[in-house]
Amino acid sequence: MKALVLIDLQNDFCPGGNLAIHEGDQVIPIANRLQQKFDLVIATKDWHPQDHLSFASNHADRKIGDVVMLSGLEQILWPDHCVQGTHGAEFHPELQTERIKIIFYKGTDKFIDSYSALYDNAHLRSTGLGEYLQAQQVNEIYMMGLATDYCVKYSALDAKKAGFDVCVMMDGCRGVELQKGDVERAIEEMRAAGVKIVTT
Ligand code: VGL
Ligand code: ZN
Repeated sequence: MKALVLIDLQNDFCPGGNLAIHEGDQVIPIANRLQQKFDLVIATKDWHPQDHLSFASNHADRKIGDVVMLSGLEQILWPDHCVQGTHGAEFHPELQTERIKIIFYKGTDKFIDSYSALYDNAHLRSTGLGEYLQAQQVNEIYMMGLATDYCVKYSALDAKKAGFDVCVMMDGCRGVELQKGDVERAIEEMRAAGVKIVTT
């Protein structure tokens, strides 16, 4: 069984959003077209409380892009984004949502970030996505979304490690590219781990 997993297609990651990714909105038509080809469509949402400690605004004397220690892990500080219940956390308005069977939420614990759709960054707590896919007899995961060099990358690596066949559809992804080359390095890292890098 195949599943389509749509990663974080939320307003804040699209142009005009608080953590806008270049051309982030351009993947929305691709997501809409792809959904017709899958019997099981799943989506994730980055879903932070306002006091989340990945936000620079919640640290004194820190700015966006600084790195701090959070629950024993290096944490990049981001602008406030995808705050629970806000417009920025909603799906992009053009995303078709009728066929999305279930949404998995991540980044809800203020003390730890969660780039992966399966686990928090310390691998302490599951979001339930891996278990859900197993229960649905899914063996092949087709993934796309935002951002290539963060949530897509860590989700693909975790899914592969959990034993799934994972294809990432690159034309359906866009990256933050904090450093030039981050997207290319993310692709290489996924490929080296056995993730299939494809286009739709
Ligand atoms: C993401 C940075 C912070 C992502 C989420 O969805 O890739 N990136 N939170
Ligand atoms: Zn986030």
